[in-house]
Parts: sequence; C-alpha cells; structure tokens
Amino acid sequence: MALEQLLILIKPDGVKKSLTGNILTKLSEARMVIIGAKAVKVSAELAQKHYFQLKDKPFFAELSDYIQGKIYGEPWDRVLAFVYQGEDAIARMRKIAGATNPEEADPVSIRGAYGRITTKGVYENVVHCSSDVKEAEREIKLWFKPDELVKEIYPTKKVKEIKEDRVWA
Ligand code: IDP
Ligand code: MG
Repeated sequence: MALEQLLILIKPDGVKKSLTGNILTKLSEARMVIIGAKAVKVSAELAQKHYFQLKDKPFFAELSDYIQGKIYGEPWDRVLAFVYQGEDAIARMRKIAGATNPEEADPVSIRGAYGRITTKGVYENVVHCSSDVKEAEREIKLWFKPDELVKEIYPTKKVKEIKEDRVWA
C-alpha cells in the first residue's frame, strides 16, 4: 500500500449534466481526502499541456475543444479540479471512474453510468483521472500551485517575483 495523490477533473459534460454531486458521492466511497479543489476555465494552452501525450491522435483537436467546454459554451465551459489523497488512490479511483471508452466501462462506474460517445466520435466520459504516479505529479503541478493545496506533497521553493496582481477592489 502506498499513499498517493491524483488529479480528478469533472469535465464540462459532467458540469453541464449537473453530475457534480453524483460524481463526488461515488468518489467518496473510496474514503479519500480532498486536498485541493477549484473551478477552472481551461485555456487552449492548458488543454494542450494536459493532453500533450495524445497530440498526434486524430481526435486531439476535438479532445482539446472538449476539455475547454467549447461545444457547450457559457456557463458550462469549465471544469472542476480536485486533488485527492489516499492509499493506492490512483488504481482505486480509476476503478470508480471506469474504462476510457464509456461503452466499455463497467455500467456502475462513473463513465459507464454517465458517459457517451458523441456522433463526432469524442468520448464524453465525464471525468479525468490520473493514471499513474508520474502522470499524477505532472498533472497536479500543471493544475495547482503549491499554496492551493492544503498539504505539502511535493518539494517547493521560494522565488521573488515582481509582477502585477489582481486583488478585490
Ligand atoms: P483516460 O482518460 O482513461 O486516462 P486517455 O487515453 O488518457 O484515457 O485519453 C484521454 C481522453 O481522451 C479520454 O478520457 C477521452 O476523453 C479521450 N479519448 C481517448 N481515446 C479516445 C478515442 O479513441 N476516441 C475519442 N476520444 C478518446
Ligand atoms: Mg489518461
């Protein structure tokens, strides 16, 4: 057994279908803790960085639009991002999420219950779930800053940056 953390995203189709509560309830069966959570409007740059391993796939452009929620538009063009931590978290959460192809996923899994394949061939599978420790670290560092997590999970360093910031008026 190993203590692991991973990135889970409720993708824009999950947000649009009002599945946030159902998904979090299903994930809570694994009894893990959430150490980071936020709503994110996904930029083209973030979408491409997140899915960079799939950049040569024929469905990459549609996948990038999908995670940005472009096909749904306002107010559904966003994702909910979570970092979960727990024992053997990655394998256990991926089991609850289900197989990548929603038609092949266990019908009781999140993707099996709520996913679909669009007529354009996009797997609208409702959630993203990191698939191994290395990928989880890369994705958590891509989506979250150290101070957005309530626990220290990776080493950090202090840098002095002089930059414009936005504060409440
Ligand atoms: P995963 O999300 O189960 O880890 P990946 O292979 O990492 O699966 O693919 C990332 C996402 O790309 C999937 O969740 C799905 O939305 C989409 N995808 C993967 N394979 C296909 C495909 O063959 N056709 C269409 N979309 C796909
Ligand atoms: Mg993957």
